[in-house]
Amino acid sequence: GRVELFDKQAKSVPHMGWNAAQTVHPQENGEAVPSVDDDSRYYFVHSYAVPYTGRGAQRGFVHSATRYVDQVVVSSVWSRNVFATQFHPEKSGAAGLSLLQSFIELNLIRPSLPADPLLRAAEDIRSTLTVRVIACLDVRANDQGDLVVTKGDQYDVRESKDLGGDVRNLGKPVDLAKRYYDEGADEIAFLNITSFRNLPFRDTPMLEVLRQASRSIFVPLTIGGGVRDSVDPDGEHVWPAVDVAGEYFRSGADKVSIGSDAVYAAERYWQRKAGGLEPLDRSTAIEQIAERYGRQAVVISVDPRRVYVSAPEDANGHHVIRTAFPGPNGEQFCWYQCTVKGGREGRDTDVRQLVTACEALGAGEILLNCMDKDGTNSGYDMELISDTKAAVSIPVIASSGAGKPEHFSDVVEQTAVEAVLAAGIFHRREVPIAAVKEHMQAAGIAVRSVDVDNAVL
Ligand code: 1PR
Repeated sequence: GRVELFDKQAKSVPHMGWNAAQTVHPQENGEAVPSVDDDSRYYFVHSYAVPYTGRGAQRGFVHSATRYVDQVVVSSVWSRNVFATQFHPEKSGAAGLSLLQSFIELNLIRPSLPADPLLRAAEDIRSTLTVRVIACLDVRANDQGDLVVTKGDQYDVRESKDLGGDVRNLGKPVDLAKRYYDEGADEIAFLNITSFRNLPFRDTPMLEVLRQASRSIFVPLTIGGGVRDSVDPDGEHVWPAVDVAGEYFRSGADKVSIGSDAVYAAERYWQRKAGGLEPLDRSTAIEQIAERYGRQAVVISVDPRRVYVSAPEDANGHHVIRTAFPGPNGEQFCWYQCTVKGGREGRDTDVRQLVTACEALGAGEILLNCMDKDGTNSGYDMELISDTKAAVSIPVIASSGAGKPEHFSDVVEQTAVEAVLAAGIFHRREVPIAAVKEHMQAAGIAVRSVDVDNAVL
């Protein structure tokens, strides 16, 4: 076969998310076949694939095929005692686990096929990619030193002074993550929100959270916080970001998200470009991690806030949008300023500059937060999200502001994001993940059905 890069004209690349794998030999049914079920969804994350033709040599080994918008690709192969998948059964919830179980328990030697089998035509492979629903857990140590899930209002995670001013405690990271897995989250993100203070390498409780979570949670895990080059407190050891990421991957993460360091990398990228230098020189964490682990493993977490201006010329050359929600002095325009260190410091970089540079540097996905919307329950910032989605061809996750199921369907319909994320409403049990998915489905948006078996397996 021939492996090809996906064409990104009509869709985002990588192909990232839950899609079906449709078996292509209609006559091959019964007990001793790998348990690939046409109605289940499996987790895919890849930029390259073998195009499915259903003809020629493919007839001897293709087991299932998958459509990604305008392209149909081989999603599993089976020949004699070799079975291999393009998707990740180990990250595909109950459906993936039953596939692995069938592989272990059944005697899966593929019998000889008829000389000229008729395979399902590529046109008959349906479009089945779902929109991912992601639960996000902001994690930090509270004042007693325990690692807790917390949640900010516009990034302020402390209770008001009259309530004691403590860090809000919404539960234990692994317990909460497991609950979300059981309830049908398609992905889970942990953000280590104070790691800019500590060396994440030394942050063994956070690594332990990942280790424990990945033992019982079989959907992709993203971890963010502190992915940057770091120096040991003794000042002697420099830990390259790619090693910090490696430690996270070895502890069970599938992707790392980069916040502050991505802003510095983007600034460097544009400075080099302006100076006539080659902007890609393998010096940034994004480039190094993407090169070693693949671009799908690098998520950029963006923490922007609105800066209102009366006229586009007042924005110091930044990418400006006309907003339907004017500023405090009636300003009709705004730009989105990137921040670092958990929103504590604003930079002279806008979101458009950040995401386009990061895509060029090798990032595989954008997690788009919004400080103005975080924790407000007032819905996503549609203007920010559609503007950003239009600027990149990698997947975008909408984040910040979800307050009710309609917010999720609205953002998908209006911006075509690949994934939706929420934190507060899930932590406070205001809206269950199942209710979000039911609502999206009723609105005609494809979602992975909530797998109640997850809890049992
Ligand atoms: O800069 O690479 O060390 O990464 C730090 C990471 O920690 C960044 O990804 C940054 O977004 C995150 N972070 C830092 N401080 C905070 C904070 O809240 N004080 N959390 C923080 C960001 C935003 C989202 C939240 C959504 C949805 N929190 O994670 O989950 O806004 O919330 P909602 O549904 O309740 O509205 P680095």
